[in-house]
Parts: sequence; C-alpha cells; structure tokens
Amino acid sequence: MKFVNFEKRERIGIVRINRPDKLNALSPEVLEELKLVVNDISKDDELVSAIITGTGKAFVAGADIGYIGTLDEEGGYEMALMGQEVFSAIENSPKVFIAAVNGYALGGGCELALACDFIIASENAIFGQPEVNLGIMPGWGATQRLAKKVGMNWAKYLILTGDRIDARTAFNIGLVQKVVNHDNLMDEAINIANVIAEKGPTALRLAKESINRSFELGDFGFKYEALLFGKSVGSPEKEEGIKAFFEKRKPNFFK
Ligand code: CO8
Repeated sequence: MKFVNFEKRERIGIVRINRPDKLNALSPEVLEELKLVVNDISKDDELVSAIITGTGKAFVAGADIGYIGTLDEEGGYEMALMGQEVFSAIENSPKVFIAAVNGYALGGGCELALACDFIIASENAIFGQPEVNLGIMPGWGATQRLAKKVGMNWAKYLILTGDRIDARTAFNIGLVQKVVNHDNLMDEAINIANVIAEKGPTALRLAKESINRSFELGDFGFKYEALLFGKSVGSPEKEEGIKAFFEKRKPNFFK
C-alpha cells in the first residue's frame, strides 16, 4: 500500500497514515487503503487491539482540501458517506482502536481520532474542526461523535469557531484520555494496547458494543447490557478468567 502502512506485533496492529508531504491529508486513495486495512484488522482472529497514528508532524490534517475543491454538492455527499463508512467501520469494529495523535488532528483527522475508542496524545498534538474556515462544515462524523464524546457546548465551540486546541486542553475537556511526552507516544500507546490485548476478546467486543449503543437505546440500554453480559458469562473466556482468579494467576485467554 502507498499511503497506509500496517504492521502486526503479535496481538496488536499498528496503522500509520503515510502521506507526510501533505500532512497525511485523507484523499479518496488514502481512505480506500485505510478501509482495506481496517476491514483486515476487524477480521483477523489474532488481533485484539490496533493503534492508528500518522507519519511525520501530523496525525492527519484533514480531508484533502484540493480534492474537496473539485466536488459539487452530489460529490460532497458521496465523499462524506465514503469517509463515514470507513470511520464507522473503526467505531463498530470488534477490535479496540486507539488513536495515537502525534501532531495535527484537524477536520477529518480529528474525526478519525474520534472514531477510535479513545485517544492518547503527544504533547505536540493539536486538535480542531477548522472546516468553517473553508466555508464548509464537518462531514465525517464530528457533528455526531464530538457532541457525544465531549458534550454539545464544546462540540459547538470547536465546530462553530474553527479554533484549535492543544493536547492539554483536549485532555481537560475529555477528548483525550492521556497526554504523553512526544518521544514516548508510541511506547505508551503500545503499552496500553498490550494491556488490552491480554483481556478476553469476547468481553472487550461485547463491552464496546454495549457502550457504543448507550446513547441510542435509552432505558433498553440496560436490558441490552444484561443480554450482552449474559453472552460474556456464557463464553469459555469467563471459565478461564474466574479459574485464574482463584488460582491466583494471570488469565490466559489465548490457549
Ligand atoms: N489537504 C491537502 N493538503 C494539505 C492539507 C489538507 N487538509 N493540510 C496540509 N496540506 C498540505 C499543504 O498544502 C502543504 O502542501 P505544499 O507543501 O504542497 O504546499 C503541506 O501539506 C504542508 O502544509 P503547510 O505548509 O500548510 O504546513 P504548516 O506547518 O505551515 O501548517 C497546518 C500546518 C496548520 C495543519 C496547515 O497545513 C493547515 O491549516 N492545513 C489544513 C487544515 C484543515 O483545514 N483541515 C480541514 C480540512 S477539511 C476536512 O477535513 C473536512 C472533513 C470532512 C470531509 C467530508 C467529505 C469531503
């Protein structure tokens, strides 16, 4: 692949958006490659978690602005759907996706990070939804996911002002879960991915699914949680987890 590198380290996948001369801007070609990689990760029984990061000084500086310039209304709609499909595949993947934000995460780049399950940021990271500066609005999920993840007021502030925020501010509003020294970003992300990769994959998948649906299900969300909890209790992984607890050892869910 030309624009998206993929590396497998035992139970962890590492995805690097690799178009540094354009700050990893997401053209249709980059998105197509990302879609293939995400689908491969989701189907790979050996993988439990995956990290998405960027090459060079940006995570992703947005959708490709030159390409947006060529689009008419219909093309804009189609391009929005194309990116939304890829980002929803990340959000709904049975694997845990961590965004390791190494620099600019603007527009579609911030939306890509939002589609991941949580965000680890370098102290150099910059977040923002600057689309209004270009006379357009976000189209790859920010109006939906940002409001759900940081609340309506911050979502409106970021989307309507186009202001950029640094990693500390992003941490303070709950957009980022951990800020680390720039040089340690990948080590930290890999450590967290490894911690997750030791857990029972079925429990991870069911818990993620239940959390993902928490906003839409209302009171039925509790019933849904109970249903998925039942599935986790019925899984062979639960036998190992509880046996290991009483044997005072770490569980091994991958025998
Ligand atoms: N698209 C295309 N090229 C880009 C982009 C981008 N988003 N961002 C940077 N580049 C290019 C620059 O044009 C430049 O190319 P060249 O060397 O050929 O001139 C190269 O990357 C390096 O960029 P800069 O020289 O600008 O680097 P700086 O360090 O001076 O500035 C910034 C870095 C502040 C990140 C600056 O590049 C910038 O403001 N970039 C644009 C950020 C932005 O507005 N992002 C939002 C884009 S719109 C979007 O994401 C919408 C998503 C939803 C789409 C829905 C369907 C279409």
